[in-house]
Amino acid sequence: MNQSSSPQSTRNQQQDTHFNRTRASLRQALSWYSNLRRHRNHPSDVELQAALRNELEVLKFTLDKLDQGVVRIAAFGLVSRGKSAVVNALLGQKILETGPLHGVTQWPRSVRWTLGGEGKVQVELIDTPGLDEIQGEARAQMARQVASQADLILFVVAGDITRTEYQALCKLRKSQKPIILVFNKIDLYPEQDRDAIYRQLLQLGTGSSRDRHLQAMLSPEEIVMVAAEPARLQVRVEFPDGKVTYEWETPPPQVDELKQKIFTLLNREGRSLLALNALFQARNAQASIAQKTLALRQSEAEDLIWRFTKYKALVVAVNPIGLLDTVGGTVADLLLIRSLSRLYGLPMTGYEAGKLWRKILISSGGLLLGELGSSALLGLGKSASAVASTVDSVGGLTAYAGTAVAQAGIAGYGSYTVGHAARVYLEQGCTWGPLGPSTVIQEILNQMEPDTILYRLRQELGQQLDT
Ligand SMILES: Nc1nc2c(ncn2[C@@H]2O[C@H](COP(=O)(O)OP(=O)(O)O)[C@@H](O)[C@H]2O)c(=O)[nH]1
Ligand SMILES: [Mg+2]
Repeated sequence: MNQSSSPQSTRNQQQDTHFNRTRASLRQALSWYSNLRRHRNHPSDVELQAALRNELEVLKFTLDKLDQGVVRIAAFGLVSRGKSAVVNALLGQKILETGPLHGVTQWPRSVRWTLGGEGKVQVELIDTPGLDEIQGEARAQMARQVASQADLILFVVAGDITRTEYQALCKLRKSQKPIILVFNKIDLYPEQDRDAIYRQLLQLGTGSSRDRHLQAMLSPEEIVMVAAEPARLQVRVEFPDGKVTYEWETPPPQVDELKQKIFTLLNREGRSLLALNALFQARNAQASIAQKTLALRQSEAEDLIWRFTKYKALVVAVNPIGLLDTVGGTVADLLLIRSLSRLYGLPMTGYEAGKLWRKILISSGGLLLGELGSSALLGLGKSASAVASTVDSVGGLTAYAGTAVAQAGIAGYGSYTVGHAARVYLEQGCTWGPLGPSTVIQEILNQMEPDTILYRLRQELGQQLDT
């Protein structure tokens, strides 16, 4: 009883929920996209299958990684900031080579790190070459690759933050990566300088007017000062007989605070971190699936939309009763959306459906406006002129033909808009809906408490949803 109400066990339950929802989301995606490919009307689409192989692999790989439950922590930063030294200090052994020369670390390397405690979280520490060590596209590629696979980034700096470092930090923030800023080599600074540096780091980001919320880029939770491989000190040794010598001594690394922070963080939100990163990967893969599918089905979709457009225009032009236009038109739009969704083999979730409904209402609103507009203009409107035309008045007939053509135009245009809107929503909205990665991402972030590192990502997400 006692145990189940402790904060940690509540958190454990929450983390389990996040973990399980994420697995369900990935499973759903895998079954959708590996089965829906085999569509009845397009039984052997070898081209599409081949195009999506990569994304399906990513989804499978991500699910596997999630099941293994290993948290990946990557050290990131410019050359010689002490990334390798920080990893060594955390491991408590000099496993990785460090050194003052440029480019000691050539390739990303990962080392297993087993953290003790009840949780027994498995961690993989990843050391990377400096962001400025490899040139051009290769560097960007490496950075993207490592960052996308890491669940947590240790961004190592030493001394003033350079422009490149600032930009890299901003980028990681934008891509919603959980970050700890590790300020290394504090042994080189006297106490009061350290305080000044710390305060400066807290101010980071608040100065630029581009930031809408003028919110600091980092919270105190996200900054740690360490000395991973302190410089040797010359110490004065006084012997009892009065003899004095000077000896070089290597002070022990100071990384306990960082270790503690990582430890707390992993216990508090390690599984949520894993879940979230898996969801980001899944979201990208699914967005890419949608994009590729739409591109490959483009011409078929255009044909379909155009057929519906003509069909609807015809129905509206022929049908003499105003209200039926609207109803018939709406039904036609819905049929169009269903046909499109079938053609693409993409799931049509409630989220897109809701947004599309609004489009359709506006489209049929256009019809109503057409109805009202022509009534005012011709005094009668189509329904009235239909009645008049049964009396065989030549004038009435002309009026009917005129409004009918105008309304058919509006109706047809509406269908066209709806068709294209449907494509956009199928493309962008496929990650929403129940158990869609975007939905689960939002669920998880909404539940995070203020003392967690994931809480910080909420704001970023909120901003992205606004735009
Ligand atoms: N004074 C001092 N030097 C450090 C510290 N950590 C690393 N260094 C030195 O900085 C240099 C670069 O370290 P390294 O780990 O190879 O940097 P990396 O390129 O970021 O991996 C090495 O000569 C280290 O001895 C530290 O905490 N204090
Ligand atoms: Mg290195």
